[in-house]
Amino acid sequence: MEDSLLYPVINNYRSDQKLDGLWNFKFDPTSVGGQKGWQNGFSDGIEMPVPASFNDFFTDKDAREYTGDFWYSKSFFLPTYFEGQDIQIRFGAATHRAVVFVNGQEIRSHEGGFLPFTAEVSDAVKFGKENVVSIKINNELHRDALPAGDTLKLKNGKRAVNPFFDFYNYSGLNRSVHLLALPKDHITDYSTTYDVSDDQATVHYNITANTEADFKVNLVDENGKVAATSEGQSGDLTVTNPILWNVRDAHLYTIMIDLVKDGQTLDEYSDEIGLRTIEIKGHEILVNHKSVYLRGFGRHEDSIYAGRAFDLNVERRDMNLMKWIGANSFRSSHYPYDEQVYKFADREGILVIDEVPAVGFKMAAASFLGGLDQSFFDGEWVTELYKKHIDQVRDMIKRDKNHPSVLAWSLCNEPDTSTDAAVPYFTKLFNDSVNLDPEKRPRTFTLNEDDTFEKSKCKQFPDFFLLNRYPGWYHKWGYEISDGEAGLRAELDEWKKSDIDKPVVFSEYGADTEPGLHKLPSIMWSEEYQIELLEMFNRVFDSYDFIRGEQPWNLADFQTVEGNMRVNGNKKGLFTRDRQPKAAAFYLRKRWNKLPLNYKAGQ
Ligand code: CKX
Repeated sequence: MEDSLLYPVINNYRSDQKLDGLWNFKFDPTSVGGQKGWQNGFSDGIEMPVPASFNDFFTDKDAREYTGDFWYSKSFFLPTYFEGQDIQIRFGAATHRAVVFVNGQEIRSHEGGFLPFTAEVSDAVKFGKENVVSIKINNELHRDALPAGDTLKLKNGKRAVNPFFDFYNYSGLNRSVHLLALPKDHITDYSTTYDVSDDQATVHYNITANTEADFKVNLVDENGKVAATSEGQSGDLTVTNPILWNVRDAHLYTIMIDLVKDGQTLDEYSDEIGLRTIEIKGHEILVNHKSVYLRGFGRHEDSIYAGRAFDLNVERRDMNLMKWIGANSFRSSHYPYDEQVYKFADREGILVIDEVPAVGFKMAAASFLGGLDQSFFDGEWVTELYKKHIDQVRDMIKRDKNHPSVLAWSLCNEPDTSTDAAVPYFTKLFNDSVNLDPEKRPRTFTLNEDDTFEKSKCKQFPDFFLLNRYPGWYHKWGYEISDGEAGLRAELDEWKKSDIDKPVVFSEYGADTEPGLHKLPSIMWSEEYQIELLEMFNRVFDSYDFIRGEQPWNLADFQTVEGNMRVNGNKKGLFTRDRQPKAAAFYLRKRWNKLPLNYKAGQ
């Protein structure tokens, strides 16, 4: 049966109990856990916090860098009053592939480390007794999987990953695990689309359930007043004098759905939604028919100790930093984040470009020095990779489609689009994903320096462009930055001359910066140089009408693989890894707080 990816709620019909906390944990380098019966649970492991990445808790390098199979197990008590209900265990994320067992019975497997999945365990659990859930996870990287990379065998017999991307391969149960009890007849999904004007808004809704039933739907405003009602599996909710969801001025309504059979309510699901529309018209990004200029960041889910785990404390701080600096958007680079991030963004009025973990789709990324010449999309891995890619696009859209904050879908980061082999791949990807979002939000991908206006063969696909450009850092750096600016302008002049009538957003640019390093005149890595580089980009952005957004790389410094280009991580953050501002953050704050929301509107 298809996964329901609805976020867990608690009400009279549904129960949600988190299984977070300490789990038993064991590495399984020779994949013998199954033969040894670890699917039945084990008690000789180490205690491992969930949600968390396992890596940074360890003090020895073999454990931190561990690549292969590893297991978590935990026992939980299931009260008898849940008997007769559908029991599910929902994993927020398991990096990167997993097999779930309950009381020794294999329940299901799942591929993809950044999206949730549920294990239907009603037939495997014992009510009124202790139960054991075990999960075997594997964190290897492969070319036919997302994100892309290789798994190497070292001469000492140990495995290591070679990611085709720079963020650290943090692994484990990075998000919460939920034990759910749902009514047998239940709602499995819902979706909404919108029409809005100043004095009226209509929500067109559609509900899916695991049974034929009647449905009652209420839309409740922020004061708890019913603003509209409807009946039926699909229908319209019309609100007069609505309070629209707007950028940095968010207002939410609660949609309450009742599943009814023979006049009796059997299930209820409620969620917060925002009344707003999103469109791209010519160079404009429009929210509620009004032009919006994006400013914000590429980000990572990354913090000390727990690695890539979702941490409410870090997220609260990040949201406050984004508000302080005047941001109105971010890209969930390079994978869909925990659902609570989108809930925050919904409430704060921050737009999200939601990205699938399709990163590293470029052979040049496989090896920095002496990159392989082959086109990524010529490889024999592409057929298998595509299946996983479209599956994860489908699940990302299914999971996140009801968030008002989601502005667009990014289907890939920096793929190699400069060869003919990329064209059929992206033709299929864009065709197969066209109807996945009922709202038909814009779809795009980022293009990096190898995929210039002149070189990319895939400019026909995105609804708007995301450009990652690094003059001043990866080329034409230091004193040569003026040539970097000239080169950037030369490329943008080509975009300008073309008949492409779509917005361009700069989704990455930046300079690694060591906090506290000051130098007059500037040198690379100093706080002064980071400001000079941002000033250069901003001069360029202000010269071209069709540039409709700026998202420097990155909100905060983050952990990467080791390498001769990195000193303990990627330091392009405007904030340090412990979320304190570098000097450039104050510079950017001044600029962003001056720019009107509709900067360049009508141009
Ligand atoms: N873009 C030349 C993808 C990000 C990296 C960023 C960087 C690259 C640059 C591509 O995930 O962190 O190297 O800073």
